[in-house]
Amino acid sequence: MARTKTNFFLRTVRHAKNYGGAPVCAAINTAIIPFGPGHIVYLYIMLQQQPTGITENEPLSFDETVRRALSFCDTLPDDFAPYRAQLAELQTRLSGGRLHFAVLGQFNRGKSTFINALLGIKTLPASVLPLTSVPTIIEYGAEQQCRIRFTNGKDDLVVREPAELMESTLRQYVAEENNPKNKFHVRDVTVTCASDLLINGTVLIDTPGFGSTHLHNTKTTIDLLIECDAALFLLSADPPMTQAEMDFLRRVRERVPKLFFILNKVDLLTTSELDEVDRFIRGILTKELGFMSDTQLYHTSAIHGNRLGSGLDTVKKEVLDFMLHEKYFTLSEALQDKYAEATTSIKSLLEKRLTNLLAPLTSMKGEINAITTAIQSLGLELESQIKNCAEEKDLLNAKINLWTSENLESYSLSMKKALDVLLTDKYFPAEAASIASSMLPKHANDMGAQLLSVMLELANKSIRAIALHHALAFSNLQKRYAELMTGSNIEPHDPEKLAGQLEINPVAIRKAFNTDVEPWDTPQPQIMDIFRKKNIRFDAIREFYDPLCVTSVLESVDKAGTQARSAVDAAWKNVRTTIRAGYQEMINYLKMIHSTKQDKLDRDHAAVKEEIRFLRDKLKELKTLMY
Ligand SMILES: Nc1nc2c(ncn2[C@@H]2O[C@H](COP(=O)(O)OP(=O)(O)OP(=O)(O)O)[C@@H](O)[C@H]2O)c(=O)[nH]1
Ligand SMILES: [Mg+2]
Repeated sequence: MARTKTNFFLRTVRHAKNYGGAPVCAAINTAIIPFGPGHIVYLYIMLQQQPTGITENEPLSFDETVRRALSFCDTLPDDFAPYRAQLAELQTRLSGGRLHFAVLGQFNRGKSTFINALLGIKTLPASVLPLTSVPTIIEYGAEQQCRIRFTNGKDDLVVREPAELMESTLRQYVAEENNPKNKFHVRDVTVTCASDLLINGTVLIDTPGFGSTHLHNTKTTIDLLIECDAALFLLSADPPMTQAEMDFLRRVRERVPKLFFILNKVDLLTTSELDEVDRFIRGILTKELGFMSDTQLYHTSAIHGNRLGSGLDTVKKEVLDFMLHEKYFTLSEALQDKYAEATTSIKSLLEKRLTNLLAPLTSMKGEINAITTAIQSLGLELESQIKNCAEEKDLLNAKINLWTSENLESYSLSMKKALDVLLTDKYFPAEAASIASSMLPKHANDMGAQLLSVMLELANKSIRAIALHHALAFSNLQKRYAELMTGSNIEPHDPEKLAGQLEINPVAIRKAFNTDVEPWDTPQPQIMDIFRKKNIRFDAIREFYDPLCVTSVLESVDKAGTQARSAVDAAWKNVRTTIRAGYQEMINYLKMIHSTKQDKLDRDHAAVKEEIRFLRDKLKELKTLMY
């Protein structure tokens, strides 16, 4: 527990003030010893200045804090009731000075015999076999009696006298041999007696011994440690210290603020053996377990009752001394630890409830944020895809321009060649002119068609590759956002199929160059006359047809270029439209989901808003009550 020693000291002193009288002065005296003279002066001033209580600016006293914590618990729901009960028990113990003084030890060390001897009673059963299996509480009562309470609804069993009957009744219910694994459903056993050790609320607890073959007894005692404020730890010489005892002591040290060590059954040892055992045990306590070097180890022989020489008198004196000087200090420290545990548990439960309420909202918020981000990145991705398309289109058009200009010259040559061949073959100009008029335009047309066909193939290949790339990117996006689009009926795209839909349709476009080409007009009669003059006719004919050839090739190539570009344009438009439509479909769907989820989040948040505020307020309030 992270508390400053000074705060703790002050709280304890204040708490002690509530009890008044000699024990308080003794408690104060004992408490100030570790703090030196400066603290004595401070304490004196403090007590002088505030004889009746604490001002608002002072830190709260422990009992006031517990009282406030109880009122705080009253404002909490029913499932906090167990913690309220813990705090109420704490308050009862605090106001009644009910110190839980346990007698701990390995089985058969003589715990029950020791308590009998310490209190001068014969009530608690003892045996050479592992015996006590149910913790027995011994508290102050003018008359001796024992009360057994059950968990199965059975009436309490109360025995008042004689002592033998009490012992045999207890033996029946708290002894492992008669009540194995608590088959009689004993809740607890309380014994009362009028010992001065028990005045002022102190209770002794006879605990089941640990380390026997009855493992459940060990567990019972470990569970009980949380309830213990101080303890008498019994050891004996047979053997002097076991591994189980060392392990158990480590736990005890963590939980129990005040410990007395008793070496019992010293009657079984010679003086020199006792010295040896004493040294051995002290060595382990200090060197192995880290207890202070001045730790007392009292020697007792409980079997001899409280007769002179049994050592019980010294222990009793020490215990009484402790009650007088340190009890409230120890009780306060122990209860503050328990208070801290209870309030920490309340805090955890409040936090858990808050987390349970917030978790679905947080996760829904996360989903909504993811959708917002997805919508934004889809928009950006779409823009970049479209930009990419435009660049790809420009690139392809540039290629078409290149292809057309590259072919222009060879096509012109091809036309010239065709004309040459024609003129070589034909003798009659009229025939040559007629054939040239019909054949040359067809030749130009064929070449244009051929060029277009080649260009479309190349463009198509390129578009298809790029369309496939886009379609793949798109289908990956769909996969990435599939989780966000749960329940959507958007079909996941097959990239191959999509790319197939986006290609140019060459067959349709190729029809632009039809096979029935209009022939050129045959030359005018005057021109035909020129042709007829044999010596000049070839030159004349060539001169006449050359420009037509050039124009027709230009036209044809131009037409092929135009057709190819418009086919590319159409294809890109298709690609763009398809991409945009796909993205838009996803974006729209995500927007719809976004608004549905946002509505739900708003509704859900409104439904738990009050509870969240309540829990947050309670956590804040609790913070002021925590040590
Ligand atoms: N010689 C000797 N025997 C003792 C002494 N104290 C107790 N015994 C005996 O040791 C045995 C065990 O005593 P218990 O009082 O039952 O021991 P316990 O620690 O309560 O045992 P569990 O309840 O089983 O854990 C009994 O036979 C006692 O008579 C002692 O001082 N000297
Ligand atoms: Mg016992």
